[in-house]
Amino acid sequence: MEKERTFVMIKPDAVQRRLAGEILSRFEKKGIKIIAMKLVSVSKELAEKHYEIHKGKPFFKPTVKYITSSPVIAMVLEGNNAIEMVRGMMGKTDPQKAKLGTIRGDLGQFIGRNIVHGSDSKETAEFEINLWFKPTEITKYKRIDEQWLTE
Ligand code: IDP
Ligand code: MG
Repeated sequence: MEKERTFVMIKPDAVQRRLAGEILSRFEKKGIKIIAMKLVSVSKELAEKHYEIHKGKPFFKPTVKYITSSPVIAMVLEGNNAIEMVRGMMGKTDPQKAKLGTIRGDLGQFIGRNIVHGSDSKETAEFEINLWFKPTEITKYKRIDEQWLTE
């Protein structure tokens, strides 16, 4: 099992709906380590870079508008197999299709306001972490429960 880093964003609707604590709490309870976190008013430029692989698709412009509409909480999370683990905890892109028990399935209602983002691969995680954070913003510390989260 590989220790991985992933980029996660609590989207504007979740911050506005005061769901940030609930979402963070799920990651904390799972044992995932927060190694960087900030509240960001996202510029159009940053949003367009973040979603550049979707450029040209019908939902590209509305998604950029959504992400820049109000602050987001950006973070880097670390854990065993963190990329896939976080994607599983988030559920499918469309909250209507996401299973109950997942963040999107429990807290969201439709695809245009789907609460949360998580990197989908190692390459994407590296790109997104570098896009959102300077190396000096990523902390290095030992958490007291780490010995219980590996064999
Ligand atoms: P993901 O966030 O689960 O990785 P992607 O397909 O990469 O899903 O899409 C990126 C984001 O674009 C979604 O999280 C959502 O905010 C938005 N989006 C994707 N498809 C649609 C759509 O059909 N309608 C509206 N927004 C969409
Ligand atoms: Mg994606």
